[in-house]
Amino acid sequence: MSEQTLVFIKPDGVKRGLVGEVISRFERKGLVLNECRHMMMTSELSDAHYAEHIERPFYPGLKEFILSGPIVVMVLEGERAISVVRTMIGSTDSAEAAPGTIRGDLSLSKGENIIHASDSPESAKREIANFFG
Ligand code: D4T
Repeated sequence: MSEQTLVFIKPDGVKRGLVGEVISRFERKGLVLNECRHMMMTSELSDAHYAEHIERPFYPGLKEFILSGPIVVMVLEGERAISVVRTMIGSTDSAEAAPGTIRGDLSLSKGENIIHASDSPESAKREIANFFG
């Protein structure tokens, strides 16, 4: 079943020049880039996107980081795209992410972990609406 998922490359990935590397992995896998935008996250978008984390102790640092530079946000489409992309990005803590995954190959950090991807059909729908209306 074809699905759409929301992905963004976080400020660390953009600053490190990893946009092409990340998008290329998704294209080689066979996913289609439906939307793609280079933009600054806003305070309101960050609070909406991370609504489930707003009360967590790490959220102020996460918000400062996510607002620290441009992100590249995209919609990817393909067969079982939501779970396929989650598998390709690897565990949240990059130090523990498996080799071969984006975080496992390109980062050592839990906070600055290069990429976000929707984790369920409900989040994908909500997140695509947040960023692309
Ligand atoms: P995102 O949402 O960025 O794709 O990451 P995950 O889905 O893999 O992980 P998450 O929602 O649990 O965390 C969101 C975001 O917060 C940062 N974070 C998380 C952090 O800095 N410290 C922490 O202890 C946790 C749990 C990393 C990703």
